[in-house]
Amino acid sequence: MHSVKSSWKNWQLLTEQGRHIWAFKPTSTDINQHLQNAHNISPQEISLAAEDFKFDKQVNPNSGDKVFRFAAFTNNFRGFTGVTPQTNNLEQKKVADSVIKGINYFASLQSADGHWAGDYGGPLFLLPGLLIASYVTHTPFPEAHQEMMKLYVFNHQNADAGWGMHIEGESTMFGTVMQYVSLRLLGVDKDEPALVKARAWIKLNGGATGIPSWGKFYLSILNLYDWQGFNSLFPEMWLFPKWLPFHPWRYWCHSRMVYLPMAYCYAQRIKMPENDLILSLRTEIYSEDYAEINWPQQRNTVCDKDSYTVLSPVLKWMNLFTNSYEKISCGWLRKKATDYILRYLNAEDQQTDYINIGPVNKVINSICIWHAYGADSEQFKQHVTRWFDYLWVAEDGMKMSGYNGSQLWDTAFSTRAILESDLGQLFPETVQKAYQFLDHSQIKSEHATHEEFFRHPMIGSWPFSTAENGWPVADCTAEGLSASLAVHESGLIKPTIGEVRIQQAVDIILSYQNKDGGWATYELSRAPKWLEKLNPSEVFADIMIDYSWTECTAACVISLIEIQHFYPDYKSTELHKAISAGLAFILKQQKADGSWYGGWAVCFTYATWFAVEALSKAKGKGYYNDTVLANSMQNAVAFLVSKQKIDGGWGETFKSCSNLVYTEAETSQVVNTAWAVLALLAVENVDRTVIAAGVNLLQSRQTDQGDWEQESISGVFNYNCMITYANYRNIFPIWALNRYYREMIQG
Ligand code: LAN
Repeated sequence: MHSVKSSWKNWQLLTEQGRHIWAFKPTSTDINQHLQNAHNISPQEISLAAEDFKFDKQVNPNSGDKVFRFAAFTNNFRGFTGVTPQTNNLEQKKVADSVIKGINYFASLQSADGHWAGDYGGPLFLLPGLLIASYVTHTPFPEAHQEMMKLYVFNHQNADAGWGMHIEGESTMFGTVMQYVSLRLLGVDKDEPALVKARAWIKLNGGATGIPSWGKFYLSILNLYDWQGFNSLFPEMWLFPKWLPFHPWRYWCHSRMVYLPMAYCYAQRIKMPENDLILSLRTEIYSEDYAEINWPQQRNTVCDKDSYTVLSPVLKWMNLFTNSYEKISCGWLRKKATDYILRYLNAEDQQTDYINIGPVNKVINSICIWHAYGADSEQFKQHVTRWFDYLWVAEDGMKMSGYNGSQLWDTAFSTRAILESDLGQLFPETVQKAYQFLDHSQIKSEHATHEEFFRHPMIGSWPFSTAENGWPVADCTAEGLSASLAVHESGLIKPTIGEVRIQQAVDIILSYQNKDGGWATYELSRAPKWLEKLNPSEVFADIMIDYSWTECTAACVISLIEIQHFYPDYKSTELHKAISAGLAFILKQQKADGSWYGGWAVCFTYATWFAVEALSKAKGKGYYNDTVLANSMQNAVAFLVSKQKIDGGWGETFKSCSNLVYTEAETSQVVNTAWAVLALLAVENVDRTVIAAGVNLLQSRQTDQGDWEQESISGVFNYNCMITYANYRNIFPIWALNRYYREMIQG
């Protein structure tokens, strides 16, 4: 396996029904006990860790989840003892062997509760937020954690001394200032050579006044930026009548849940008291004298290296109004608004058991709750306990995950990949455990406050991570459903997810369909597209409303088609209509070159696989005109064939996502190759040599143990920020090879 470093072994992942806690030298596997008694780190252990967690970003900025995988593999790996299929066909045998080897390795990574854990890092602006929360609330992380966080931040410094918004990104002001400040908060001296160079980068690029608005926000909390240089968040907008098309209840839930606590902090102008470090930092990150900065003039200043979406003139006009309103803002109205916001924050905390919807509101809610109720309050303590759910250790140090994990999503995909052919029957225990996790994670009740706080109904849905996080997602529900059906069909378990719960899942999926025929992420599209004009973030696109996406739509369509197969009588007319409209949406999204753009992974190969999968499942079943479906698929095949590399694989870089054009990676990537192969195998009459070359590439990259090396980053959100899906390098090659095998034996 990998060469293992001794201090990696000091870190252990504790799991419980999908919950992840990384513990330093734990004496028990009980999460709660560990959280109360974290171990101290010795000076020798600190210097050893600095050696053992050295990571060369120049080789590959993506870590390979080696710390977790080493431990899981060592503890769980068993040589395969099942009976492999007997055949004289050498080609078949070779494919079966790599599928079995792949699953057998991957099964060793499965947690006892049935889910697959994995690195979900990537964005670099998350950990700084958490460190700022920890600093302003005087709630330091244990020293062992702090040391690992430092290593992570140092490891991801770019060659030009700056940091990107994500691990593969070029340096930006947002990335650089946030990491710089983080290192200082972690106690690193300003004369440390890496910091001296970073400071030069910051000043050369205009200084921290050009940090985008989310950075301005965090710096203001630290008293490193003046709130006057921040466009008003107009907290009173929460008191608007709900029918207004721009009432914030209509925002995409992630924007809503981030701008909500931000508005609280803004209304209260929360800022920590000055201290020596803050005073020093004010001289370190600005090109000009802090006292001389004209703050109101900085509200829209953004460094060129950061600017991705330009603020619309409409928003600028609105800001003129809301910024002026701050001068006359009326006390009782502001209080009414902040009281409302605080109630909403409490509801979100309770609904998610303090995990919150994601890593950003997790941090900002913590600050608000601390401000409102104090460090000794029960609420704040609950928040702090959950900070640890977002941390992850890999060979590049300790990072903050993009969510509290991708547990359900990875488990659903893994299950389907394993069960793609009869070879899955060789892994009954793995499938049983995965099924238990699927069963556990389906959401079974509604919160008392769900309507009051604009939540989409959720009984029967599946979340992206864990049941406790409890935010339902349309396509996660579809994947959870498809995976459950696949397990039921396998006959490997006695179903515990009964008919009623299956039907609840179907109902939820139906309830999620938008008027345009497509499916969005967590909720219906609640406002017209023009609301995007109010996007105040300079670094993300399409964040204001929940849009229909090709992948989400395809996942939902696929699961509904499967339901029609298993439960032909359940709401068949309604399902038929929903599927047809979904197909029409997918067809409309296809580009002239035959591809589809992917919003949630890199990129065209991903969405093209999803779309082709849905169209191929629909073909011949009367949902749509079959000739149209066939033509669309042929165009998709032509697209994929045109992008095949000389070695038989496919490879895209993250630039495909941010530039919206297919951007070929220098080398083939197993994840992209697997998506392409899966898509090609779903279509009839594709040139077999094209597929065989792709399969060959996947096999040639498989390690002796059955793993694949970590290559480039696979996930994305909001076009411009990339996110790691560590398990994709196993799930999709296994799935593609397994599908190839199934096809071979079917002849
Ligand atoms: C995710 C992760 C999963 C992803 C899929 C299910 C893959 C997708 O098909 C639908 C959208 C969804 C649920 C999704 C939305 C945006 C998320 C939550 C993330 C990419 C994980 C992190 C990201 C979140 C917005 C990060 C915080 C940053 C902000 C801009 C608030």
